[in-house]
Amino acid sequence: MKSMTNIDSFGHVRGESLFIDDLDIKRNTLFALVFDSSKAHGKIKNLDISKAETIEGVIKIFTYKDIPGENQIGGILPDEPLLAENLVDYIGQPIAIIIAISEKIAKKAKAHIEIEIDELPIITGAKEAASQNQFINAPRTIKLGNTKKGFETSDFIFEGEVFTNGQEHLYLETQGAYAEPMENGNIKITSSTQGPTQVQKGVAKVLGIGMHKIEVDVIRLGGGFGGKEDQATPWAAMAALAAYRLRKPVKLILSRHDDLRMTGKRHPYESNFKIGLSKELKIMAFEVEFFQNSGAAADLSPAIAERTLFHATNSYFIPNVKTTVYSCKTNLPPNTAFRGFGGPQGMFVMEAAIAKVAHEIGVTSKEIQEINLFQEKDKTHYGQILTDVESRNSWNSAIKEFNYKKLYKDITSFNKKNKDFKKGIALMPICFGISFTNTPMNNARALVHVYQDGSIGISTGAVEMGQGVNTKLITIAAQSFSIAPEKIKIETTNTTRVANTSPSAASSTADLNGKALLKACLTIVKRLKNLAAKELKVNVQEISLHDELVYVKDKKSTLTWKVLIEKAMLERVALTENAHYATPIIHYNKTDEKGHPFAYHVFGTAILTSTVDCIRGTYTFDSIKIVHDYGKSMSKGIDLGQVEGALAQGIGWMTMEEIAYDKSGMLLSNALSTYKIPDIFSISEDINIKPLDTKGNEMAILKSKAVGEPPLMYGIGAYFAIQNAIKEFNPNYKMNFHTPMTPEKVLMGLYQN
Ligand code: LUZ
Ligand code: MOS
Repeated sequence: MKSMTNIDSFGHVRGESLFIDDLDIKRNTLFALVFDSSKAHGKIKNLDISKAETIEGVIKIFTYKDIPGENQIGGILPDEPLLAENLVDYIGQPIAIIIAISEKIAKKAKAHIEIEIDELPIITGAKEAASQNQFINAPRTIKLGNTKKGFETSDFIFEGEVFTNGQEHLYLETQGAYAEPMENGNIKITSSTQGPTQVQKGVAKVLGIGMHKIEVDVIRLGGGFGGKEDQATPWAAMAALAAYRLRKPVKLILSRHDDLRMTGKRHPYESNFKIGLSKELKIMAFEVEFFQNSGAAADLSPAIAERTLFHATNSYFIPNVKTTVYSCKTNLPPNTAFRGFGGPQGMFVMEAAIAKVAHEIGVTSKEIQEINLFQEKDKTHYGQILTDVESRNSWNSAIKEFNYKKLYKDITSFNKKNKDFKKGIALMPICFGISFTNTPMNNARALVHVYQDGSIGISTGAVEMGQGVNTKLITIAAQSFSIAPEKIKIETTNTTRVANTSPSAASSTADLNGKALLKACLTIVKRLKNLAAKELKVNVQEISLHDELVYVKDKKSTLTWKVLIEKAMLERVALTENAHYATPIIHYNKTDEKGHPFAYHVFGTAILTSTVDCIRGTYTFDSIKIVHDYGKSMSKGIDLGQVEGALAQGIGWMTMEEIAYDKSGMLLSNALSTYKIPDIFSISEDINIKPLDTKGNEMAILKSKAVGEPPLMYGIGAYFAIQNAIKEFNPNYKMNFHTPMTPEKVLMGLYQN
């Protein structure tokens, strides 16, 4: 089957696609604005909303006292109030919600709220928090073998420290929700969330009513990247609270500045590693401690920490491993899911350790990487025995297809000839586990209606956020029924049609929802085939559906899809089906920290080359060449777009996106003038992404592997490509691992002595 183009392309380009802010709002809609903390830590001594409430057009100002249910929105741990009570823990923490007849009036009112806060000591760093015993939960360790013995048998042992900075999601559409009161105290919420059920559950708790009274509808998101997995909930809860109490529709959309200040980001990590190798460059032992900067509340931090541990050895088999993570409580907004979900932070440390060893003993990182790559049936430190391993396959293909030898030779000769410009090259292999690490979350449902004219409506738990999942779902249904994609509609994601959904996350949305959809479609197909066999008086095994026609033994019959559906109506055959899918095989035991958490892994290898301007400290990427394991891609254009987008986002994280908070916990990178994300000129003019030819994986939908997150980690190679160029210029450069590698840092590295 030919790959479909993204069904949203035309709507997006013409500006016709609907986002929350595009919806025609109801008469009497009110507008909400959040009043947040201006201090990173302190006791609220006095909050005076009286002046603000008297301003004309202000309807009401809500505080925690107005919450009828629980003032609690923590997803994993109940440690996060929706609205601050007596304590504030970060700048940007919501304290009150102003409801007015216009946003303008709400803004005016905000300036009239008076607050006195008795300040308390502020912690902004992860290790700083750890030194004061400020943790979100208990630390966690996953190990394999015996690292002590591993180091004893090592010929080279090195230690180092690593810092990876956070990352702003910068979804195009900021957080927001529209809440409408319905009959009998019911509420309908249109939300920009990756997790409609998370919103439904959170709102029910805050309002103190049953989940059945809350309907959450999601049309699509202008990007999520993890930032709306858990952190879409508070804004929906605030809009719902006001709508519920005032019996009026309420719209709450964060301005970009408010969004940047109030929401969490990718977790910054501070880490320590110790690595030991044999003379043959086999990694014998690896110990790593991760200090995760969780922010002021747990949010998804424990789950993210878990994935960091799972990915701590990246694509390498190491017989003796000890990985520990500390989720550290700081006075920053709670950090949250971000494409890769802790995996990138873990993998960066592994690559840094290899780069350090390579530098110290005078070999290339490539030599170390190559020897230690995963092989078939290797057992990871978390107990999973790896199968269908494509590490060496993708590595070797990249080296061969892109002529690594020549690239390397050209760079070496360039560096000999040039003084003010130096080039660097880096290889970046990836191995990313597919499934929610939390096994119970790996399930989904689909509801399929075949209408009596033969057209089809599909509901699943999948949220379209630009990743193209709706196009994939149509592909699956069109293929199952063998009908034209134009006959199929993907409905909004709605909690009354598909309930108890996991968020669209973990790169698993198409796999989980697609498998449920496939199951539902095939059940209906089976019924239709039985009916066709009866009508045509043949054996059901002889029936197949092709291009909207019924075939008998590979020959066209007179029965068309349209007529078959008409007959099904007359015969009272069920044309609706609801199916449930739960990933088989996976399991994990948190007590012994062993199991089989992932359905499968995604592999690939990138080769990145950079040129550093050694006078200015600026850099460009000459080329980025990737061999990526798509399995058997069902949507080639969409999947390529995901690899390109993730690559750009990964390079942004590694090189230019610099989150900065000052000592008072204030976000300095609070606008697009102080926070630079990659643009089309930042990546490379020479990007070449080739598919790895494999047989695909049965656990992936139609053998088309998950693609959302894994390619972000190709971007890690950007750091090392630049670092290798710096090393060429400055023999005194001291290996340092502190992202992002901004031009300032490059310059300091170039002239370090
Ligand atoms: N979300 C989650 C995720 O709840 N669990 C995961 O394992 C995960 N992995 C990647 C991205 N989001
Ligand atoms: Mo995510 S980091 O919401 O897959």
